[in-house]
Amino acid sequence: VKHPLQYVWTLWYLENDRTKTWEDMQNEITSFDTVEDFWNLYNHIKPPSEIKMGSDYSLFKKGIRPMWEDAANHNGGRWVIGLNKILKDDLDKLWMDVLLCLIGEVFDRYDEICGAVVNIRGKSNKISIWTANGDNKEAVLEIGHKLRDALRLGPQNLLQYQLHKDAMTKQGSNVKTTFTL
Ligand code: M7G
Repeated sequence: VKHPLQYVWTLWYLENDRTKTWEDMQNEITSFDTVEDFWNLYNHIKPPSEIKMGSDYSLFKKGIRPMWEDAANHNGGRWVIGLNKILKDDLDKLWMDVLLCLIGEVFDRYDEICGAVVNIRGKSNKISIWTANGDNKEAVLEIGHKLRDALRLGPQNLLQYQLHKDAMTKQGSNVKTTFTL
């Protein structure tokens, strides 16, 4: 028998393409709801360090699109993990650990978790964990603290929480930070 997960998860892949809108660059790959199907998928796809510059992987609860516009994300935000000058193997390991946090039993507030994204952008690679309500301070901070512990983040990895509504309306490249851990 396979080992069931608490939620059904969907993997998305964004491939940069100037002829498409941002939303149309998102491709839904597949969904899974058991530990075995997670590993089967994980072992069949390239790690983030080997996908094209400008692309993203996203893992979200099934039914939530990996975009601000989805009703489940609209009032939410994301914990962005600072990754300056991360080595390829460390990036891949960190993304795997983030995926295991999502599907595993790490947080108290899985109801507030929407998904996670890795953006492949060369020197500004990013991993972020998206949550549903930016004004639920208690849940946001619980998730942030658990991430810091579970991912064994060091002082070089700043954790910053940004509201999607601030990212959507950003002027220039800096998004306002709501919480820092
Ligand atoms: P990014 O890919 O999140 O980060 O955002 P980057 O700046 O490190 O590349 C780049 C751009 O993609 C944004 O300025 C938006 O134009 C677009 N974009 C990103 N996200 C997460 C969304 C989204 O959820 N919805 C829409 N419509 N556009 C987005």
